[in-house]
Amino acid sequence: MRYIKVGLIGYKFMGKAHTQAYKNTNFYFEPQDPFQLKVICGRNEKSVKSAAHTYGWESYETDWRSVVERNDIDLIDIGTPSNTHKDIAIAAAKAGKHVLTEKPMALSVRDAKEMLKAVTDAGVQHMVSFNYRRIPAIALAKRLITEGRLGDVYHIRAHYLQDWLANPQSPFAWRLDKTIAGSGAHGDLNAHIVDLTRYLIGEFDEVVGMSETFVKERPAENGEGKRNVTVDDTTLFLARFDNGAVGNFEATRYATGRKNHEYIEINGSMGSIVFNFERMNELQFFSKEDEHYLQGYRNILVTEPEVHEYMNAWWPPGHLIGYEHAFTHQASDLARAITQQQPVYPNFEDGLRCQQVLEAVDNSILSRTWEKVEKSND
Ligand code: SOE
Repeated sequence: MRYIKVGLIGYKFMGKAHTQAYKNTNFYFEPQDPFQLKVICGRNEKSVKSAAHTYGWESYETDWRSVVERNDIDLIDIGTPSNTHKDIAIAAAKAGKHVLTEKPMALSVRDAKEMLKAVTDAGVQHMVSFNYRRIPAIALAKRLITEGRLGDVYHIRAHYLQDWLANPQSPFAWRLDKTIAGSGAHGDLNAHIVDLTRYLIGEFDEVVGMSETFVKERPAENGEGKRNVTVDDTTLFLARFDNGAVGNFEATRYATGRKNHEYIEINGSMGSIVFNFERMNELQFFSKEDEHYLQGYRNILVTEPEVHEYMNAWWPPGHLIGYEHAFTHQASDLARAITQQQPVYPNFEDGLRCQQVLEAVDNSILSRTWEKVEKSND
């Protein structure tokens, strides 16, 4: 397998998460690691130089344009805030590079459409980092649904709860600035459960939502004065799906005591499943096909290679994995797609569909009524 030479834009949390993924794919691709960590990019030279050294990147740049222009790069990985995704992705595609971007894909549906057009026109690989799709328990959920074990789906109940803003004195951060982040809990957290729901049961038809910003100003990062919070602290919405199911969704950063509580429950005519990220190696499954007197939720420890082939690398089955593995699996799937010239999902079309759901919710908050979810690519 030939090396895929990576240029990573961004070196903070997602930069680190993606770096460790590229460094660990050799676990699944013995004897040759598919990735070469060529260049990492950030605006602060001192910090990005130190990140390059600490994480093992060959070189660093301080302007993403220089990375995109380099002819020794195959893949541009965008791990920066949402307001930068569009320009970097389009320039990367035009330069013939494959593109992986963090979520949410864009600030708007219009931007997401431009990005999809650019990668499609260029014929490069494109992927959005909805990393939770790569968890084995989610693979099992998908398989049970595809096999018809849930029957007709009636309900989706999903929430993504964190509490890192519950203290009103926590300082301002870029995630609270709409011009940079696009939105708050909605784009950051609802984006994940919208993607998982689309993956598991299909397309959204219409939505109605509400949002709140509980703390409207916070101490500035530099300790001088206050800064206005311009994003939602929480966004909740109801949804109808093309297949007739109904759902409720909630994202918040104020659920005191909930750290990274990403939860999805699906109820069908034949059975139900429950996934809770805080127990990410497990899937709960209830089946009406069990003997009546034995019926009850069973807790499945999902570590079998039969469900997720990368679990083959951990022997014997039963070794548990963590948050970081979702990124390693994602990078491994991307490497396969690039080297075997096969499509990879979730791609920019999935990113656009997610954006269309998020934007329909935003529209419904403004109109205070149900809004249809648009599904066109142009
Ligand atoms: C912060 O809310 C964050 O890092 C998100 O941006 C990630 O997408 C999520 O997986 C964990 O929390």
